[in-house]
Amino acid sequence: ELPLEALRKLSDLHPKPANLHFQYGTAGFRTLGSTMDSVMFRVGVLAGLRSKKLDGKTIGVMVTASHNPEPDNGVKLVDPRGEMLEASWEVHATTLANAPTTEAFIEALSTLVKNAKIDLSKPARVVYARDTRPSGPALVAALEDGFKAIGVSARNAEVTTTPVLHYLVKAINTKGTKDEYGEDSEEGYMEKLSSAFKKLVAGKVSPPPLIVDCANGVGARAAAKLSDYLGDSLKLILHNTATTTPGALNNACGADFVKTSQKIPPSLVSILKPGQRACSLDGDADRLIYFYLDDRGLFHMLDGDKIAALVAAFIVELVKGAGLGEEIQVGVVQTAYANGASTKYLADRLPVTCVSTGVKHLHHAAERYDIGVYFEANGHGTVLFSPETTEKLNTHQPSTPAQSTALGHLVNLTRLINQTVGDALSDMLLVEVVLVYKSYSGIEWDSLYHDLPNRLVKVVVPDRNIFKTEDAERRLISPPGLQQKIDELVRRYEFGRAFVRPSGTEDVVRVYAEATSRAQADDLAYRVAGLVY
Ligand code: 16G
Ligand code: ZN
Repeated sequence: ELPLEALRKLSDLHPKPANLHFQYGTAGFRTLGSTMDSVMFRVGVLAGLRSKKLDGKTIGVMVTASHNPEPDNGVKLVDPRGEMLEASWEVHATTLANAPTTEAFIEALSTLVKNAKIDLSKPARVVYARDTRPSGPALVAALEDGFKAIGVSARNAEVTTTPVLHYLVKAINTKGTKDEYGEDSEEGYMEKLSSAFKKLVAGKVSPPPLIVDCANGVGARAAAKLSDYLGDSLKLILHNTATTTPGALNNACGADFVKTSQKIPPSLVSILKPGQRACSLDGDADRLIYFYLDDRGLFHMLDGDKIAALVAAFIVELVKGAGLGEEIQVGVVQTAYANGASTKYLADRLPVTCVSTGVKHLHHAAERYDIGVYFEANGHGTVLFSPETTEKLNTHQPSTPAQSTALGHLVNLTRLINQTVGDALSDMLLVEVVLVYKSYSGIEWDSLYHDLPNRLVKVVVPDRNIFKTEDAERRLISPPGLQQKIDELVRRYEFGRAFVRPSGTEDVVRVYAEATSRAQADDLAYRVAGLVY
């Protein structure tokens, strides 16, 4: 039976604003923080039900709006293996969030309990955390009321990054099993990553210090802790660490700023020396973009595609080096936003698949390879080792000392990489390992391939829902006739490519175009936008 009395009493404290509609999208619920009180309460209840449904396994709840402006906030659920919430439950989340009254909410809960066959006598366990946004504490209090209403035993992981929360979920649920992921604490995470990193770079020449733009967000705290664990193995110089300065979060800094504006954060202009490498985290430290200035002071960006190229090629080499080239297939997963030059570079070396935008699509496609490397151009990504591959790496008998070394590196990579979700800090260490092994500076890494000039524009339309796509969002099937017009335009540009898709996080349509020159890419993007409008 649902605890009706507690639910009613607490739900009445968190009424749904009458005029708003909430949607659990690609990034969970995300909107203006000041409007999210009822959503948080209801997500607290839903997380409890999700845990009960999964026999009391621990569910994660992360309160963050990532790279969005500071007044925004958001919340998303993490399933027991540290992955995004199962898609069918996204619908339940939306239904519950939009019930107009307490009674309607309780009715929707009863329906869910019945339809999903949830045994309410099971225990409910949740671990939750938030980023540094000022709206966070009040929203977490609403979430906690939700836990209380349904009887969740909840663990507060306080202020930490999204990837740490995902790590915690997996660590808690694998504790005491043969698949134990690591100690279930932030320290356990730091220890796991830093010790794998130290093993990988042992005996190598330490690289020059790395400048880290922390987006004035929660990544600043995590990076500072990680830096202590790393000691002399990698020196981090942290910038944009003002987590309590109002308005500073993601403002003219961070991975999203760098990727979208294709510029160095102004705060680093006087700091970054030519040739020195730097990277930007986003507001919850699950995206990573590198960059450097060349001798002429020109800005060069190394985005998620460049990271994928660097990392995938390195892993393929190690797999071959370990004598497992025939047995372990390495593949890459990208989205339509991947630069055409990166796709070409990768496809010449290994299998590449293209999927729709959104981490869940990439993650699931990557699981189909023995080792699946997935990165979005925006810097979100990771590497997944299938359970069989991990087992093979741990038990394979190398026949030469060189094979044994390569095998050891692969095993350490399985520990260095946060396999639950894209993780800026883990990915940063991964990139640093490859740069050390290859003796690459940013310049050599950048020259693996040359990005085709590209342009991304947003178009505000009356109704973005009329835009429907196919072929991993590369083609429109609706509105009728539009795709043919885009095709005709694209044909006029050398190496031209363009696509249109509705955003999953904003009320806009996005247009992407690339071509051989900056002017051509811009021209194509604006002409396609003209067709959409
Ligand atoms: C979110 C997604 C990201 C995706 C972006 C697309 C996560 C952790 N992040 O930021 O994967 O690229 O949304 O936004 O899920 P769009 O649909 O508005 O283009
Ligand atoms: Zn993020």
